[in-house]
Amino acid sequence: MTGAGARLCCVFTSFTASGVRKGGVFGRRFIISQHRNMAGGAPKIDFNTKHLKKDGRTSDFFPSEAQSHKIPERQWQLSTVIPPVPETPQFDRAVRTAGCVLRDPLPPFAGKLRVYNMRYCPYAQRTVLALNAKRVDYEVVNVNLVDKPEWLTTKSAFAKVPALEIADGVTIYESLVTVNYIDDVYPQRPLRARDPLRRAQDQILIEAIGPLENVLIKMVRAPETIDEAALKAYFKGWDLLQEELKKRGTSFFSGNEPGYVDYMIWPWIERLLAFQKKDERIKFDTPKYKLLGEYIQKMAKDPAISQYAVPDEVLLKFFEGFISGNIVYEL
Ligand SMILES: N[C@@H](CCC(=O)N[C@@H](CS)C(=O)NCC(=O)O)C(=O)O
Repeated sequence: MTGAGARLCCVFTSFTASGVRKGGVFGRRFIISQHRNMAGGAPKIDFNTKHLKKDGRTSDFFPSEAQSHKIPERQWQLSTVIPPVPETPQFDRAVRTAGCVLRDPLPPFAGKLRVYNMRYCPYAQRTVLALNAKRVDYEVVNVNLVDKPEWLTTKSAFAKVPALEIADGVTIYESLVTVNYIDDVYPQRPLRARDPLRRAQDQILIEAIGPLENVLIKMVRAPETIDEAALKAYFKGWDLLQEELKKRGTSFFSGNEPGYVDYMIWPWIERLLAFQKKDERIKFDTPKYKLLGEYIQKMAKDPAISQYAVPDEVLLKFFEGFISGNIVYEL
């Protein structure tokens, strides 16, 4: 559906074990994707919010209705059922990525954990990957960040994505904050290391992608500003990652399966891989980075990642919009 038709209806998109499915029509152009990381069965409300009011207070950042929000006892239960990993599809053009705009109403909260997202946002991808890795049931509301919906500031005081709505009107934001929360609340497949030293080292590795991120930003804003210093820092960042991977001697930074560092840095790796096709200067696909190359191949096959992957050409097309000043969300 395109044009006027698209503005008048809402497409629910479900991810199921068998593939992406388009669902019902729902008033205006809400874009909700229901990510059902469970194969079959009724969706479970399995988020634990009891700690929010541990000492009778909630953060001032929370909208006022959240202060009086009553969380039913049953919602406090943690899901101990870990559903099988769905063989979900890759990026599918049927998934609506346009997102809510200025006057679009807020889709009513239906009791399911919700991610306010932008389909090509690397930060929001962190939240999605953590949820996918833990196979938590959630839905996505895509947002147009050029023409932001009026209600966005009630979900994130910074008016950014990701924001994670854990109960009606109770929202947290900042990608790492959301992932830490998810990791604390859903005990299955812990993402962060338990050892404080390893945890600290992991945080340093996440910081190490700063120069990579810097080059990516320049790439989408003004590639001509990528100078020698930026490239030097960029390759130093890759060196650091590879050296650490070698030192750890494991398939992934977190061990035998991807964990916190892996998922938190992946969104930038994914984008830089796409940009390497356009710009020779940032290529790290050389014998020197053999270990990293193998790591990247293994990461791309991880179900949490592959079910949310965007093809390189779509990513590049989206970022072209930054350079031309005409950002298009629905590609
Ligand atoms: N530090 C934030 C950064 C989030 C962020 O910058 N998100 C971008 C989209 S990729 C955004 O919402 N931009 C809207 C704006 O800056 O107005 C995080 O880690 O979540």
